[in-house]
Amino acid sequence: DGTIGGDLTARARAHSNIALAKYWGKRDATLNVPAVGSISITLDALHTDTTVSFDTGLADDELWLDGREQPVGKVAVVLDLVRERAGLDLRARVVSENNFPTGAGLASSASGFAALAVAATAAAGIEATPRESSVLARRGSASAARSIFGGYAELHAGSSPDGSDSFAEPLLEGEAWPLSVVVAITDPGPKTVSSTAGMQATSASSPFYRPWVESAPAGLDRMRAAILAHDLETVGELAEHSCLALHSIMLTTRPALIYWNAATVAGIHAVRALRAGGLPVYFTIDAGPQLKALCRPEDAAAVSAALAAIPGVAETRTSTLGPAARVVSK
Ligand code: 2P0
Repeated sequence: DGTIGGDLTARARAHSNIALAKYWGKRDATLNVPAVGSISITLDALHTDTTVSFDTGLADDELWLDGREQPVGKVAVVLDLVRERAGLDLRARVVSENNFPTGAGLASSASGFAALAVAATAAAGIEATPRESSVLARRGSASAARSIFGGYAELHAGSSPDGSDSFAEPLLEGEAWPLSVVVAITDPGPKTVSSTAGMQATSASSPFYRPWVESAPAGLDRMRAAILAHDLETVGELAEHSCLALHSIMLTTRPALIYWNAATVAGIHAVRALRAGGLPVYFTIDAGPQLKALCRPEDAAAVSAALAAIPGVAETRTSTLGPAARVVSK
């Protein structure tokens, strides 16, 4: 197929993740270093499959997402870093498929850039530790640094000027404490304001952005401890608070970032009603209108039924915790 030096193609799969302690805002926009750390769970049911082929026949990098050609954007940043490390001067074709709606607050950039980092590294024939892959994925999208790992993962904000200490690492294996997430899809369309643009606006204009950054380390300490203690009530309470603090700085951005719709708000109340009835379930919401409910696997069917009954909820998807990003063929 026109490649030299062997077959420079590899395919990788990475799963989406949902932050329980949220990230929003950057310490360094160029290196894409987050201003705060974050803690997430990787989701088995939502994944991206990405094939990278470095090819002598290409004049430019190409990105194909769910069958359609797209602007290469930050994909080129990741490819350039891989080319630099591998001493490679070939353009690449990137073919990526999501098994869920893209760009709708379901963290397609997390699974997408994690799959890209792993596939591009393998295609170029170089070795990378999971930590190096996490730093590489972060250059595409900060949340992608977390999708390099399965189960529970923490992304460090770090403090070094070059961003080398801003990587994710595993906190706990998913098998050690299985949880489920029920995603209520209230609008499968793409969001109108990207996360990158949204957080730039928030850091520039929300009066609560500084307090958000300053309170993050204490929240991370508490979340980490609660996860290691397998304490769902505390994890859930902290996750809801982190979500609502995130949306507080979004709502007080100028112009305001209002990602919720009526069904999102109905979902919040439904989760609280289930909890008042004795079911341990907790909500979280990202930069989009979908609601994610965290619960024990044995309660997922009841949570899914309650959320699916809300007018405006188009579909629910239930997921257990997923594995790390990996090469699936080379
Ligand atoms: C998170 N989100 O921690 C937060 C909560 C959405 C809300 O990380 O600019 O796609 O590419 O680094 O990682 C979404 O932001 O943004 C995100 P960039 P990213 O999951």
